[in-house]
Amino acid sequence: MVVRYLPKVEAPVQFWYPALIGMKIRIIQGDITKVKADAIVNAANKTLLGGGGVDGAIHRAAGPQLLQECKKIGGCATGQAKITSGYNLPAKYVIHTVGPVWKGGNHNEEKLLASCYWQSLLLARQHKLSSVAFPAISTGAYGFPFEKAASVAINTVKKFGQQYEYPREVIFVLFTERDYEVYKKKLKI
Ligand code: AR6
Repeated sequence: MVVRYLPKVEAPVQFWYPALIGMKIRIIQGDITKVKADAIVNAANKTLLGGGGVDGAIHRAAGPQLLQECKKIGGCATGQAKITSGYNLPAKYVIHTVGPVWKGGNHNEEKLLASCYWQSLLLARQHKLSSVAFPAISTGAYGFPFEKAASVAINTVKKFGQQYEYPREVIFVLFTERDYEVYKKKLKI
């Protein structure tokens, strides 16, 4: 009789929801400050004290109370995210995240950008938010090549949707028609 002792292999425990169950991904072209989602994401800078681009538009539309709350937070590191109320915005919350400045691609830019999406989604999940709208983080003043940034955004959101039930809907808000077409192609819509 041959007895074979097989080493016992402990499979790592993973909880997977079937691919993208519950999570819908939508794209719209327009101004994110008009979007009525539970949260909109702000492409902020490390001070969280406002700036140009989408950051300026969000602060203008939310009103001065947003800046008051941001002042109390004391900043945010690149790749991280912080949540505030949305004040005069149609969205209940603003999730502020700080994208990386593009420095040629060898400075961890893709990982940091992925982290922006992941950390923002984690905050949304912690607050049990159903819908979150993202602008194309880092693709304006911070100079991240648009196509590359779009792939990072889409892949990160999909990966999150495969693991977690909340948020149930992610809306990518693209400012220009050209940007909208890039997302449309990548999402095969
Ligand atoms: N709605 C949706 N998307 C917008 C809007 C809007 N109202 N306005 C601009 N975009 P940017 P960044 C798009 O420069 O590259 C700020 O000064 C825009 O077309 O807003 O992460 C901050 O304070 C682009 O695709 O953010 C930081 O200092 C995308 O939003 C710095 O800029 C991001 O462009 C952050 O730079």
